[in-house]
Amino acid sequence: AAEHRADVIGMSGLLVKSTVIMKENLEELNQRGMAADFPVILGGAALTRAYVEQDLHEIYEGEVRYARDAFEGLRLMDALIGVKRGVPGAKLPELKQRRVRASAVPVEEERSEEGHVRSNVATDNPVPAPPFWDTRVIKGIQLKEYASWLDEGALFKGQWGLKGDTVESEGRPRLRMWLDRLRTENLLEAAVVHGYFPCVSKDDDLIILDEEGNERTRFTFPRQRRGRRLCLADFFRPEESGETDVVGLQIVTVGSRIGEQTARLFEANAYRDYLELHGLSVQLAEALAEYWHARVRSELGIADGDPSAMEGMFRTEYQGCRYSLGYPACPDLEDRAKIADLLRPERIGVHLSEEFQLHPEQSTDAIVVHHPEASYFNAG
Ligand code: B12
Repeated sequence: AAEHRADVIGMSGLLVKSTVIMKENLEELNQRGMAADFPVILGGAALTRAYVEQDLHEIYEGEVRYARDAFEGLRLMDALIGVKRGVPGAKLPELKQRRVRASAVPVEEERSEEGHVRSNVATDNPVPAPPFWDTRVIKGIQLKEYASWLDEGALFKGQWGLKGDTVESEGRPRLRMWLDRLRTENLLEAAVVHGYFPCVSKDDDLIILDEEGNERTRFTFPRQRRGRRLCLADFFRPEESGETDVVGLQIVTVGSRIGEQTARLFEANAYRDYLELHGLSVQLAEALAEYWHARVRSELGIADGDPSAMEGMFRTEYQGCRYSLGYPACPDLEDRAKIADLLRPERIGVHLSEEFQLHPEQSTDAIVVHHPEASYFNAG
């Protein structure tokens, strides 16, 4: 920033971990006495306005603001540059005050509920028989197999930023063009590694067993402290029952060629193409994961309740649930190493980095749960 004499520093945080790095960066700017020179704008899925405008604002000796989207980023840039150039009337927007959260639950009650007290999730649901144990690798999955699983709403609105009429007039033709190009330029290399593992639960832990029934690895999940007191482990037979359950694990990828192509577009300053292709590539990874999850349901014989329309699928109106590590029911990204150990995704060209990110980027892992009561919940 100093070298290019930047007016403002912007940082983007998709992962919770990046929010910690941002804080370190701000402290570093303080230490080097550079805070006054560099106002900072922060954005990204992992951040909240309160974290930036209260917590980080408290430690940073310069200006720091949160941008919900790129447009708020532009408005902040206008204001910051206005102030810097002394434009009359230019000023930064007020910082948002954190609302004090009124808690209906008295502290006493919360404390007395600490511990491993299990939720009321049923333990007498049928345990399906998997078609095989351990892992399988599937390569060369064709786009036409999983293209219908593409969540167009998430693509057009979430990734491409389209609104209202532009979805039909711009989005659809561009999507057709890109899907054609993906095929003709052979940019996708969809592959999956998945497996079925015997398991039991114990308190907040999911224990994966080996063939002899001994512990192979163990995940510990957070438990809600109030309400139903759900914990992901509750969706599996407790060890005390003497029965064994089954858990599915999967890692999917659309390969590295598409990432190389988006990088080339970025290098060439072809930003619109870059944004569109990158957005499409990540949604295709998500589509492949959902498609595979449906395959797993049918392999387990629990697909009877699947909704007939895709909209119902996107609303997860089927039996069971696909939990990706890093999401609120299983927030610990370090557990990704255990999944990688069990599935050995190197076999499909996927590697887990030291920061627990899968490479190529367009890859995602999941714990697949068959229990009828399993759905997304927040254990934070
Ligand atoms: C699409 C998506 C994916 C895609 C692609 C991810 C990618 N690399 O782009 C796929 C399916 C591959 C994926 C995978 C994973 N994901 Co994901 N994913 C998402 C999702 C749903 C949307 C992200 C997105 O692309 N948004 C669209 C872009 C355009 O929006 P944006 O990044 O928010 O940026 C906008 C604004 O925030 C703002 N902005 C952002 N930065 C900045 C900076 C400045 C300066 C300014 C001004 C503005 C600004 O402007 C942008 C445009 O408006 C988010 C949840 C969410 N709703 O955001 C989770 C999310 C990011 N994923 C998450 C997780 C956990 C994962 C996985 C680890 C899951 C797993 N176990 O496999 C993997 C990791 C992948 C890997 N390679 O290892 C978590 C991360 C939280 C955490 N624990 O750290 C999130 C937050 C979901 C959640 N609620 O928990 N994911």
